[in-house]
Amino acid sequence: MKKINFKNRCALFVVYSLFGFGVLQAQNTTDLVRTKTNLNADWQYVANDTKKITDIAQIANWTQLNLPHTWNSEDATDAEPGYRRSASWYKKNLAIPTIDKNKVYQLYFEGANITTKVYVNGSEVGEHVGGYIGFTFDITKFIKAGNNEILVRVDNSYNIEIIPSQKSDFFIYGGITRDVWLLSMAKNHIEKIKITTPKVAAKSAALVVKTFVENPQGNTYSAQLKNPEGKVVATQKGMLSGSETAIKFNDIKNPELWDIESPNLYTISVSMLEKGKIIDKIEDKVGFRWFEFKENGPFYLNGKRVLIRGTHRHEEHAGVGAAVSNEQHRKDMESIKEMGANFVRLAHYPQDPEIYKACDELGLLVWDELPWCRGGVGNQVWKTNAKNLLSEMIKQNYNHPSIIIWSLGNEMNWLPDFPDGDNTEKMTTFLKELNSLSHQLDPSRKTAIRKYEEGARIVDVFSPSIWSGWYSGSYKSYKKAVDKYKQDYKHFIHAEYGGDSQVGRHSENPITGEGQIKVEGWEEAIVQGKGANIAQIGDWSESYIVDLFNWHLHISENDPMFVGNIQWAFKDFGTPLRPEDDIPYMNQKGLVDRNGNPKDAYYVFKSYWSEKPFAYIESHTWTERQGPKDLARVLNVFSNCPKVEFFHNGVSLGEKQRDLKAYPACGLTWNVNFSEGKNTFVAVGTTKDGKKVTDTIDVNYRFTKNGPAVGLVLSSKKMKNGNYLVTALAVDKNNLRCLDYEERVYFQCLSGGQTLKNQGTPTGSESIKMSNGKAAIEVIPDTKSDSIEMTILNQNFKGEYLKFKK
Ligand code: GCB
Repeated sequence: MKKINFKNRCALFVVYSLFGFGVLQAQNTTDLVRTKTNLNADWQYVANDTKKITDIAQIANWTQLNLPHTWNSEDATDAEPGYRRSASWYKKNLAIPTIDKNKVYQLYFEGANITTKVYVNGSEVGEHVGGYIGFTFDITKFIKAGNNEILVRVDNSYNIEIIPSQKSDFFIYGGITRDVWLLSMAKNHIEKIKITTPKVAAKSAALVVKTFVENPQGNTYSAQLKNPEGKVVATQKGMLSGSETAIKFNDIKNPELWDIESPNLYTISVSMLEKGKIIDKIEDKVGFRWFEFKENGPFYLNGKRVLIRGTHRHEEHAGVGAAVSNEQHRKDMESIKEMGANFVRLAHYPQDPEIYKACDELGLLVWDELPWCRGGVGNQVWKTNAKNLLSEMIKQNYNHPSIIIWSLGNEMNWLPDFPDGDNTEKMTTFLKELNSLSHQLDPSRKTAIRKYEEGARIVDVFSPSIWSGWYSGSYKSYKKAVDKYKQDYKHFIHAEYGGDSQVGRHSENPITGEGQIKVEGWEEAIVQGKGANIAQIGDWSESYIVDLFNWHLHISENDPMFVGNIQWAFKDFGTPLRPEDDIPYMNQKGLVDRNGNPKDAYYVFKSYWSEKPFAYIESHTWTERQGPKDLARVLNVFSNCPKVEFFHNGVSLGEKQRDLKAYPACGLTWNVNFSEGKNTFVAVGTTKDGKKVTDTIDVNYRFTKNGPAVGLVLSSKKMKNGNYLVTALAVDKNNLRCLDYEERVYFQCLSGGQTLKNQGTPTGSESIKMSNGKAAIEVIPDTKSDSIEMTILNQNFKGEYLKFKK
């Protein structure tokens, strides 16, 4: 094994030293031979870009905080253009009561964006270039018993030599955005274990555990494999040879396979012994599974056809940016699984270790992605950085059975950062290098890219760009696109489809699958598009997005030869490229808002994909509607029950059988003649075994169309969390809510509290476009005053004020 010079950049060291920690969780662990101590608590922070550690010694104005942390958690999404792209320093006192001379001590960062330099007791111990991936520094020779000062300089300055490109549609949050750990282990220890399953079949599987020890000195090993129930099913003992020992289990009988329904995980542990005494031990999980992308489709997992039902995940959440807690990481993945997805593309970069662990445990197949997102090919330094990141990603995440694809990039040639960076020859040459590197590091998985057509035949699996009904055409052209690409590409998968939607915005007549707006007579046509680019001309209603997704699923779920598709994106996320969106700086293509609350579209997916019985009437956020008297409206129920009965004001409108082949809502649609005033709807689903699930909504309906908006009206309501929800309605001269009013409004809290702003959520932004004449914001009361004063205005309305008692 290569000797590491820790003074130098640590990319190489990182990948070797991180293996084998996959099984350790975000909590302190200790056994006789290794310890892993979480260092997230009690850091000091200062936003100062000096490079000199001597300057830092003079600084007095440190702020106390815990990790994970980003300095862009709010400034990315605030009203001011831009976000802080600079360096900051973090400081921590690391108390080590006694130092064991027979041990090594390492600092393990799960990830920091985007260049990180670490100092211990005034000496530089290493630098890591690139975000989104872990790195480790050996600090043994820098520490002493007692207090040790750790200083970390993290820098997310604009730097075109490090992927991803600035032109990517997401923020590059600066900071130590993931957990930090102190590791200690014997001087002579196992560097990593690398798990491969060269043969897996229903009757028997083989497992090879490559064990890397720098200096085996005649040590022996003892390896133990436990089945998912914790029973030891195989053991191996032997001599550790050279730096790499292949520990083989050749015939594991009737392996309990890892798959999307039963993600069975075995546990492998490898102990290293000196004269019969254990001096080191590593544990990790093993999943036995095999997969295949058949030529021109479909996809097989463990010999069975599986339709890939995927979504995308960005590492992001309201209020915290990329500094997401482990609980939240886990919640995201659970929510994706609950929707019924079986696949997740980690867009557009490797993610927190908690994510891979969750995918292994929940049974979600993973497309892991190198952050080569947009920006073309760069100079030599850029190339070295990109290659380092690819090998770090593969080496660190290698043991996770959920991963099946290493993606080398996304729309990489677009918007080059370097002159001639999109040159096809340069692009394909570099892509080929990455592709071989990936295969060399891991021959067992597939490589992939999205959109860069010229590279389609270089990688194993390719996704072209198809945005039917959003960036082009109408959603009903989706099948044509799928059928064409199934022929064009040997291994075709479709990543990214969808569109933006603003929570609570609904349309009686959304643009149709043919790209047209239906004209009923008296309603205003919001847009008269020909369906060329709905992203620009559309109304961003939930109604349209429900139809669009419904159609996509109608196609994919009924195509036995299709590999499958991956919806864009699971959660709304922040981006510097969209300052003028309905919620500023938000890409609103999420199935859930930036807080994780489902939009209507979430239930469309759930109705096709999930097993757990439910019924959802479209829509719980569409409770005010209008239309001409006696004009029937179609109401959809999204449900996975084989039968659903629908009631209007206590009267049954009939029971319907769910039919996968029918569109929309698998035939669970009813024509309804609304009554004026309150209408109560109940959907009762009957499950396969006769159980009932129900859903209820109340809708206020009127036969009078609102006139033009003449003002805004504010009201307030106390929330369960103690905050107040201040709601604004646009009204006409008869005080009717203007359901067609979608202008931007601006909230402000004048006294008595603070608005919950910069969250990128429907109730957490001071600037927001109205949904059917409504917008709201949460207000956090202060403790001093007994009332709160709010205002709202926009260019049409010069200010509405509300003062209310707490
Ligand atoms: C894409 C990109 C993704 C964007 C998305 C969008 O094609 O790959 O990064 O965020 O479209 O929302 O436009």
